[in-house]
Amino acid sequence: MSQTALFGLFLVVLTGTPGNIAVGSIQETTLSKFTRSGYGPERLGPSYLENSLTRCASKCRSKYSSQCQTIMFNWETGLCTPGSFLRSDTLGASLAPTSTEGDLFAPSACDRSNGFQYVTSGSSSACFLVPTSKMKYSDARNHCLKLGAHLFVARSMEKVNLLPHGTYLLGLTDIAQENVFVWEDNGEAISANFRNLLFRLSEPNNSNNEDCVSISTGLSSHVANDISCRHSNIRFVCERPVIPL
Ligand SMILES: [Ca+2]
Ligand SMILES: [Ca+2]
Repeated sequence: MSQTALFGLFLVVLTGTPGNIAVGSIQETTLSKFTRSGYGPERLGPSYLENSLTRCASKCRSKYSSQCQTIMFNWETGLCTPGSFLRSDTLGASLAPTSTEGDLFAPSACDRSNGFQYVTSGSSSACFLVPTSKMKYSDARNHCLKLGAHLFVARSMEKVNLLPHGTYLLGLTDIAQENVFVWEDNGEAISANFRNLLFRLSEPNNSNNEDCVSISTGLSSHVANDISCRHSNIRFVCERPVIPL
């Protein structure tokens, strides 16, 4: 079977209802083999042996539902390792898989289950859901994790402005180290330039120990403020990774 056909099969697996996986109709070019740089896949559970990439993906999806966002498949040994892009303490993720565990595959399209949408503008795009509820940071984070997502991450104003008009909790905190703000999706610190562009003047000020960040959409700069992570009267956005082809 060609790799393209395999990609198509994997899309069906990834977008199908868990437990009711169809592998009949095929849409192509929706899954990409990619290198590890820039993404932080984490093991969802123990590896298992399968005789095809399709079966590897199918089992991952049926066992882990939308948490299954990547698979590693070793074509020679049939070793299949289920993975997620998320860095989560709550999902049992442990060691990052190594390259000896095979090639890494992930969808290049937005997984629209649970009402997620794909929005693109200029060179920016994102796959996200804007829940109607308001929650404090830890609850919002867990809410997103259960959907196979992380709190919205935006490394450009263009991406901030993909969101509908409003004020939202961002996937950016300085919980681990005061005044070092890191992104939710990969734990990397925000760049100095973007930090200056993103935050309002005189923010972040850590007033009464503020370690979370809110953003307001619709402006070209200076839209962020550090707020208390216990602040519960704020909306948030869950984002699923989209891997470019
Ligand atoms: Ca702080
Ligand atoms: Ca503040």
